[in-house]
Amino acid sequence: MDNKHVILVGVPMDAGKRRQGCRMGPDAYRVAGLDQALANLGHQVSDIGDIQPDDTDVPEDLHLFALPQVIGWTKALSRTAQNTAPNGLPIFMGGDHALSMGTVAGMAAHAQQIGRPLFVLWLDAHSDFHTPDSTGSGNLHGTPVAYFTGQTGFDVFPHVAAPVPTDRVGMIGLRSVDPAERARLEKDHAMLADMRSIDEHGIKAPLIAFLERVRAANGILHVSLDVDFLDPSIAPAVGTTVPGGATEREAHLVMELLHESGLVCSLDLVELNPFLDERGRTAKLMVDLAASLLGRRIFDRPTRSF
Ligand code: Z70
Ligand code: MN
Ligand code: MN
Ligand code: MN
Repeated sequence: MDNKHVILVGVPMDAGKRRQGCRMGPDAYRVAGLDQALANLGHQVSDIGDIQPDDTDVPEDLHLFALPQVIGWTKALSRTAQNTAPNGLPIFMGGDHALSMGTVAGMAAHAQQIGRPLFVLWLDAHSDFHTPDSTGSGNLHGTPVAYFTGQTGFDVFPHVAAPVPTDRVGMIGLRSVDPAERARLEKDHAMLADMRSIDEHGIKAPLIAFLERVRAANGILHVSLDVDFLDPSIAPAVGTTVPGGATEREAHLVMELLHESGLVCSLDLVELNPFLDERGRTAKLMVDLAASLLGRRIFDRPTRSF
């Protein structure tokens, strides 16, 4: 079995949207036993603790919630991704999905350093493909994919040195996409597997097709897992619940196929709001999914009682 150095990075970030609580995510993952679950698989696990945003002098923006803070986090996270990736597999324990602006920008810079293309798998009900101009809510957790693919409108943000071409992004689980995002997605050819197509064709086919493209390009793969990828009946601890999400079995299958691919270089766990959880069940499910991604086999899944 291939043992990895897994580097846990706490990102107590709540700046990506108005509803607060995701800042408690990193400690919820620690209490739910993420480090031990991965160590039990034979991996070396380091927890570098919680990081903090850089200071910035960017002014507040009337339309965008907590813009200066998001920019400060993006700088800190991009640097942290670039510093950790050469030493292991970073897991970014969020925190809301705006954290992926920094993690993906940093992983893309790392990929450029080692001369391999970065691909991104976005497991989410939402495409998060707004720009600061097109977002209606002003919540920047709805914009990371537009940022790291190099769309225009992010002039006040840190320059993205190595934008990820949109055709290297795969999205699985989509079921809530705003019109401006849809127009951009139809023009830019991300690989899209919405819940309708998953119902019709299953979740394995689009994932395998995407992984084949990563392998053919000698790429490495960053995975960004939003809690709302999952159905809210099994993962209630999220501010934006969208019915009709992935089942526990679909989600584990995705993680197991990702493990078998050997292509994953980094992982975001985002949008967990422990304030909304029920006896820790969402945090524990996310830990179990991370364990499947890192090689836990089906017979070793824990029996749960709440
Ligand atoms: C909507 C917006 C969003 C996550 C909600 C929702 C975006 N498209 N993303 N929850 N993770 O406000 O832009
Ligand atoms: Mn999201
Ligand atoms: Mn989402
Ligand atoms: Mn039994």
